[in-house]
Amino acid sequence: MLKKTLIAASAIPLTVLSLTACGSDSSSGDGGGSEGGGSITMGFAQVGAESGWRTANTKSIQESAKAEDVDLKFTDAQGKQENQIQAIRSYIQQKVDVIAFSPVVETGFDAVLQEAKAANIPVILTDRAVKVDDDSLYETFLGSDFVKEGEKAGEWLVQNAKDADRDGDGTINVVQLEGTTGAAPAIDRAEGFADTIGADDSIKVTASQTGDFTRDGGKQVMESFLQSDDSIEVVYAHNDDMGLGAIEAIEAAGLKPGVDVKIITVDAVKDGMQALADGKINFIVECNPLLGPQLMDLAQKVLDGEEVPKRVVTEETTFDQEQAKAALPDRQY
Ligand code: GZL
Ligand code: ZN
Repeated sequence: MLKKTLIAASAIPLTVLSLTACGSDSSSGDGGGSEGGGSITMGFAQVGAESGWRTANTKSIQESAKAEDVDLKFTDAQGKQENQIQAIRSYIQQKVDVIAFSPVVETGFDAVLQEAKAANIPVILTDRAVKVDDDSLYETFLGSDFVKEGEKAGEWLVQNAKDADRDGDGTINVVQLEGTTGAAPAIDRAEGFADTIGADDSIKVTASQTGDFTRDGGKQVMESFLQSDDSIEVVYAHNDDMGLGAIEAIEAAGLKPGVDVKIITVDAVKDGMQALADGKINFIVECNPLLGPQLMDLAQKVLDGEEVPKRVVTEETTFDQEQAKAALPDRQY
């Protein structure tokens, strides 16, 4: 159970006296903590419900809050930044103990984070990063290294370029399905991939467009790519859901996904791993959505006035088709 902490306004500005509310008999400080015992209240502003990854991420946060008896106020922004900003403002008005969110896009959150700071409410970033001038506006960022994820995808392609060159013309024709425009995972996965395939000038990204991390978006963009180019050899999709949409378009065009067109995706959610095991996807870079337990632990530490690292990178791996078959039975998401 996560407990409220009385962070007394200490006379010594450099140290913070933090007492756990449970069993403490100190008078209420006028610092950032809250009165009395009981669990903490967390306001969480989620991106939306755009993908299997997001569903698993939401489940992890809600289940962890329950397990730690955190009073969780949860909103789904349907992918709109203005909704996320509105949700954060409402948490400030409700005087929650801590705010956490996954910024739908990297920029445009400075003002609302300034308001949270002025209200003495700590903010924890999960999953996606923000670009702010003043990084004291958030306590810590818990999430994957998306550039590394893009690099892992590129490394697989460099290692398998020959096999991907279906028409044997010595050039690997790649199309890219980008995530949500402006989102950290979309920007960074593209950067990491481009940096790595740059080592092999036979690999060319001939088209790149956002499918907004959704299955339908991936399908529609892949249909348009296939209409204008019949020599596509590789699809690099920034998440499984867009890769699964691309599979539908590739099959509708009479081609075999995973064979005629190699597919590389990111996430490793169950549906993606099943397609990988079935040979319709060739390689998946894992992006771990199960951030709930670490988020609750970080929130407790922040409210206890403990030092927390500015950046907490999640552990994750990669899967080929054989590894997917072995991993599927135990997959949590
Ligand atoms: C990555 C996360 C991305 C996933 C997508 O951490 O922000 O958003 O890769 C999800 O599936 O929609
Ligand atoms: Zn070729």
